[in-house]
Amino acid sequence: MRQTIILILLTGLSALTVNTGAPHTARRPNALFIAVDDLRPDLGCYGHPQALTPNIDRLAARGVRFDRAYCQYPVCNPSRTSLLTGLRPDHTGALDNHTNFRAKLPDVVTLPQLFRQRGYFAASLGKIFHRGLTMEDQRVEMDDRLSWDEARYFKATALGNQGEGRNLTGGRLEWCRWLAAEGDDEDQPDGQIAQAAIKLLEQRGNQPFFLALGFHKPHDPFNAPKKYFDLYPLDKLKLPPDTTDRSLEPPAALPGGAFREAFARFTDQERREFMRAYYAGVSFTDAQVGKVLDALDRLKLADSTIIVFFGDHGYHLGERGWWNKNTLFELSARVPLIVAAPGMKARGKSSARLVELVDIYPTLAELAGLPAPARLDGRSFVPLLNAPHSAWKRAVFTQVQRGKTAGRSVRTERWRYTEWRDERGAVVGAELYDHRADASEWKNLANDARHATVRRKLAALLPKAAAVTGK
Ligand SMILES: [Ca+2]
Repeated sequence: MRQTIILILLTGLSALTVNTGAPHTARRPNALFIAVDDLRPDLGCYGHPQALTPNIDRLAARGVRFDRAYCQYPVCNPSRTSLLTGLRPDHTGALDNHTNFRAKLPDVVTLPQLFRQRGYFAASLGKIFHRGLTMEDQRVEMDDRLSWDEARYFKATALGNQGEGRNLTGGRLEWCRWLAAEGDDEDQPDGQIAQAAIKLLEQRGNQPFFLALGFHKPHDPFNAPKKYFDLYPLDKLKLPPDTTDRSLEPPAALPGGAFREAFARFTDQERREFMRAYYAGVSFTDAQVGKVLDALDRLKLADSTIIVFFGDHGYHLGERGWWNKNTLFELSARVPLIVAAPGMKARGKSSARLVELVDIYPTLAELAGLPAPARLDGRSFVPLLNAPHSAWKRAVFTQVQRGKTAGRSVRTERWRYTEWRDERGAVVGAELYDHRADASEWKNLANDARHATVRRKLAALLPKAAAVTGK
């Protein structure tokens, strides 16, 4: 009888974690934090017709899939720094891949650090904070020792660096290469991450854990075991529609230089190879996620573990002639985001409300019942895990810096408005897209007189966003 009562009490407390934050006396949920590098929402669960992602799809069936989730900066380090500190890029000062946020914010408490301070075992496997251009890059300047009890990085084996492949630009762009590698998953860093994660879960002690897995694929260079390339026959891949007429696009909208020149030389064969290599990376990472989910189930941890899964920013696969990130178009700003948490009500549902990666910090803190720092720029979206259609944010924000030109973009449920300003603050370009009629952002309406009022209203949101972020 006594046992029965205790069980009911625990169940009650577990349900409370979603609504009010868990009391510290309750069993605290673990957190599994899965970051995927450069992953756009080309996943089966997002309705993509070609990507094969059965494991991420089954994660979506356990959680809420966010259909309008946006990064704050579509480049690795600024995006990750923002979401891991809970601050927008203007606050972190990290607007490139070389700035460590501790220079400006030595005392900021990062998300894993918060868990660590509250008695969690915090581990990072792979790329969570930004770390050089490849997984083999051993520079440590971006690492953050305060955040982790354990941080590990992985390298491909000699076998994993062999196989069939080539550079798609004749060597002009060093990163733009693929390799259908020999060996198996564990010959690649991402396979080793899954292996290490499972070992860590099996050997965990009584401490609750914050386990962060930073999968590197589908980031370039596009190396993955050959079997994942074989999932995507070249002749079956659909190329993006021709985008040669971009006359309404401001010059700053795409980064220029060597990248564009090299992409302009791509043949259809090379475009298909690029797509195959990207999707091979997506399916490779999907398989690693599956192994970790299986281990959670086997170890009976699934019901006591919060899972957050996301891409650090989006990616263009040839749309607008661009094969990369670092734009303020929907393709680069929008990310996949799936959250599954103990006690949540909306399992297997999707939410079309606007959320941002900067919201992950307060969301995870609330789910674990941890007191969030006073200064966070995001808002916990825990209510959407129970009622995914509730009224929510009116607008979300993404920014980039191109030399002295600053781009800021605001997204509402219907519109995207982007402004480019020079160092004197003068507007040097503007873009307005109506997502109700033009989800691919083909037609820039910024200078269309019929939409002047909409433009003015959206432009007014940008200074407000800047004020929130300290400028
Ligand atoms: Ca990235």
